[in-house]
Amino acid sequence: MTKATNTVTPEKLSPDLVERYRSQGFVHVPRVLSADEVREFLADAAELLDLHEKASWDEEGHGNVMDWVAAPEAKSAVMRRLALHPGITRIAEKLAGQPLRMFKSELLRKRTIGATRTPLHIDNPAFPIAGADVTLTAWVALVDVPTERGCLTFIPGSHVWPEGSGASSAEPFDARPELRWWPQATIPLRAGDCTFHHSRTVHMAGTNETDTARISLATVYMDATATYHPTPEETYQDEVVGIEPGGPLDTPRYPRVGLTG
Ligand SMILES: O=C(O)CCC(=O)C(=O)O
Repeated sequence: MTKATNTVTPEKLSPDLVERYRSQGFVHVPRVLSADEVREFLADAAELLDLHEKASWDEEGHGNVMDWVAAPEAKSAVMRRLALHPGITRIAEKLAGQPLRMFKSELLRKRTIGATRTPLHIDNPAFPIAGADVTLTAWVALVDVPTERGCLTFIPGSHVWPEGSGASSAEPFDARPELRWWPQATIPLRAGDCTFHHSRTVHMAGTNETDTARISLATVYMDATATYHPTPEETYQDEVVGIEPGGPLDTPRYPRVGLTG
């Protein structure tokens, strides 16, 4: 049995790590979950992936990128505990430097041998949220994710988009050709580790060349005072219900996080 004291808590985060997140646009935090938590969350995740309808991302000519159960926190109390996990969300608040709400969560599965890479992209254009200075994703590995299982790769520092370049859903190398020559950081994760990335950080993931599915929970947190800002590019606005443009995203669907634990 793994003791809770082995996990990395918000109190143990070094100022260096927070600084690194702000300058690089991502950070790897090992052991945000104990081994017991990983076991419990993985068992529940596997059941949800079996039982529920899944959305699927296919890339023409390349095959399946991944499939996912949307809003798992609304389907399972166990997944809700993970999406709102006090340790993870308080780390997210430390990185963001302010109070946050959950915007959405997705239970991701990159299938076994043959699942193709996740193309290079940024997340921000898909979010109908005014202002993107704060929005970030916690990507929690529920199985070991070595490079050959399709771990995430980030372009450090790419979250700072030059004035006027307009962070958009265009292919990042088309929008900013210089990024082709920037170093990339590929981050293998052990089960229970987490990466946090800013919504404007350019990132991708590799193929899954193993016979074990890559299972993870990706949860997006936003400024606690964020408002609804629909634009034609945004793909998640259909999911925003009962909030007028300009209104606060403060209904129970977008709970405050980091408050306990
Ligand atoms: O899991 C992946 O392959 C990609 C995830 C991603 O792009 C994200 O969580 O922003």
